[in-house]
Amino acid sequence: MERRNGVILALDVTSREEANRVAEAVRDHVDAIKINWPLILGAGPDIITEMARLRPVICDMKIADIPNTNRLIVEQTMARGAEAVICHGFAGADSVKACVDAAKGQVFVVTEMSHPGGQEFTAPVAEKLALLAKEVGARGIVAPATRPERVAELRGVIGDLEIISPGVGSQGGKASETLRAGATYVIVGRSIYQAEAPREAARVLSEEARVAL
Ligand code: BMP
Repeated sequence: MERRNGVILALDVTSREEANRVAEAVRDHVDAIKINWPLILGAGPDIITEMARLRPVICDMKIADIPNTNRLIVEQTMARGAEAVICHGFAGADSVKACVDAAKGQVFVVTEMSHPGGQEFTAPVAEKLALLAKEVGARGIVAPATRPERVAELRGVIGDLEIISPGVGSQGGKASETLRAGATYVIVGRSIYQAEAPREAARVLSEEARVAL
């Protein structure tokens, strides 16, 4: 995937029709589509293949199981056309490594989560999780746009790995600040797919992102 807009669409709608409506409308202004459980469960796993025809797909299953199960999940996901997957790091290095091997490196590891509860358990170990991502050869990490100072600190840990950053818009984060703090892409869901005019919302965000990059 090529960084032209700096924005990844979090497509958390729950039907195939709605997913196609939003994705078709905004595809020119986003670099990738992130798919999470709501859409996979609502539309079925073939939605991965369908969306991958429009933009590169990152599958956000937040995988966190034993290595063998992780491998099976990642194989099924990649076979449907995903470009990358997102896993949790707290299951340990062997579990993350299993994802990295099965996805040929195309893995983002969650570090500090963007919601208030992310400060309870994930924040204190975020640096460790980021280091783990680097050590096992992941493509990058997920870090919170709601706390750009943390994005900057985690950037210091991972060097030139990619940072994809959720929490812009509905959760209070700002795209330009997050990118200036060191994120590679911002991830945006509700502020785009719930907007009256999703295409225009995505265009404005990508404009803001491109200025900041
Ligand atoms: P929204 O822009 O509507 O808040 O969506 C954010 C997306 O990023 C959701 O798909 C959510 O699951 C995901 N996400 C997050 O918000 N915070 C994290 O720490 C990690 C995530 O994957």
